[in-house]
Order: sequence, then structure tokens, then C-alpha cells
Amino acid sequence: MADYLPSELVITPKGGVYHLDICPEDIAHKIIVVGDQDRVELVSKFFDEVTHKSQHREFACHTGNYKGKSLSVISTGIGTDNIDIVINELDALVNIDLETRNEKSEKTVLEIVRLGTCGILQDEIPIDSFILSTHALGIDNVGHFYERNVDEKTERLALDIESKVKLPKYVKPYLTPASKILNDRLLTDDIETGITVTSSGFYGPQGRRLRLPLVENDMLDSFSDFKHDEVRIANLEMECSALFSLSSALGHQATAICLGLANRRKKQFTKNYDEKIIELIKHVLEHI
Ligand code: R1P
Ligand code: URA
Repeated sequence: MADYLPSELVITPKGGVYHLDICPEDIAHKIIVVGDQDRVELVSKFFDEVTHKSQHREFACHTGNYKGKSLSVISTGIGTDNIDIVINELDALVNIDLETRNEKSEKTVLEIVRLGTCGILQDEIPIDSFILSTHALGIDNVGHFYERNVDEKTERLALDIESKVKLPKYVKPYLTPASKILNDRLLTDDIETGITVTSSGFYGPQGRRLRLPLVENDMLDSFSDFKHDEVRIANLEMECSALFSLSSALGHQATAICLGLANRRKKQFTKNYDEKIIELIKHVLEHI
């Protein structure tokens, strides 16, 4: 019997994965993931050649070449629930034989860089900064559905965070390091670093109070005030926790670099998105 039956792994009539609706030959092994589908074209317009373009639901995919590197750019839509789909299906494209439905004996390692936007949690990080994640602190729940295996140092840091930050009582945070290999390539002098919080929503789960009262009003300040040796919590967004935890469990390399749109401490919002996102795209294309 095949390892993965149709109820578990849906394969399209043309031999691709269901939600992304792409086939193994449609993707490169270096992949930029973005939340917004309109950002896919913004990235691929810098490619020297585009060899594949597709879109199904929020998952747009362009593949091509940039200065001799084979690259794909894929939109995930918003949230860690979508990341569960994207990472499982990308892994299936390279590590499961979609014709026989059996796992391949030789595994392919993907390099995945999230090129996103985020909110800033530190006074000293200026608006419009690029923030490279050292870890993702999930306050969503996707990571809790998979067995986790993190090193002792990360576990100690996670326990320290859990003891100090203020979260609603049913939220259990989980911490996963970003890929050091990718971070060494992406880090340059002008880039900020720190732990990225991944929330399950944009408003209450990121401490935004509109008309609905929140159960924990000090959450954001408790993130900003956290310190562990030189480690700080830098930013807040909606995808990294699942991206890092699923990728590392599957043996892939993953990190994120985000443009800081809002400084939540200083209550500032950018006026420079169009120009700064292009700058970030160029940085990622050069260093991935
Ligand atoms: C919220 O507005 C969205 O923006 C951020 C968040 O993570 C969330 O997806 O990232 P993207 O700009 O990559 O979508
Ligand atoms: N994306 C987020 O998730 N939060 C912000 O504050 C800005 C961008």
C-alpha cells in the first residue's frame, strides 16, 4: 500500500498538490514566501526570466532565475493556518513521489525565506527597519499539533519567556529558532534582529483594541520589556511560528525578514511601504 492515501494527500489530475495547485517541476528549491499575493509579481519582476506562473486561491507561484539562482516566490495568504498547508505541500512536492505516493529515500532540503511585513515592539527599532527573525514565538496553535524537538538552549529561553510574558490563560507559547545558515547570509549591518512573535490574528491577538475589550491589556508591554541576556523580542506578525517549526521538523531551512510598518510602542505607522518593500526585495534576492 502507498505511504500516503488520497484522503491524506490530495493530488490533482495533472499530478500536483491540491491547494498550491503546482507540480514538482514548477518550483525551485530556494523559495521566497510572502503573505500578499500582489507581492509575488513585485518580486518576480526582478527575475531575469520567469518560467512558471500560477495561482489557486491565495497561493500565487512564480518561478524563474535571478543572477544564476533558480528561485520561486509563493504567496501564503495571511496566517499560520495557511502556512500549515504551504509547508506540508511544498515538502510533499520534493520529498514524496506523487506518482507512487511513497516517501522518497533521498530527501531534498528547501531554503525558505519569508519576506513579510510586521509590527515593531521596541522603541529603539525605527519604523521602516528590516527585521531578521532569530526565533519565532508562536502564540497561535499550529505548532502544537506536531511533535516538537528543540534544543536545550531554546527550551530554556522558551521557559523564561513563558514565565515573564503576559498572555491570555489558554495561550501556550512555543519557540523555534530560525535557520542559522540563512540568517548568516541575510544579515548585514543595517538589519535589526530579535525574536518574532507570531499571533493568530491582527487585532486582539496583537494587542489592538478597537471596540472589543481584551482579556490581557499588558501583553504587548510584556513582550517589549522581556530581556534574556542580549535577547529581545523585536516584532510581531502572523506566519513565522508555523513556518519555522514545520520547516525545521521536516529538515528544511527557514527564516524571515520583515519590513516594520508600525511601531506599536511609539504608535507610528509608515508612509514609505512602496519604496521600502522594493528595497527589502532587492536585499533578499541578492542574499538568498
Ligand atoms: C497582516 O496585515 C499581514 O501582514 C503581515 C502579517 O504577517 C499578516 O500576514 O505579513 P505579510 O505582509 O507578509 O502578509
Ligand atoms: N503585520 C502585522 O501582522 N502586524 C502589524 O502591526 C503590521 C503588519
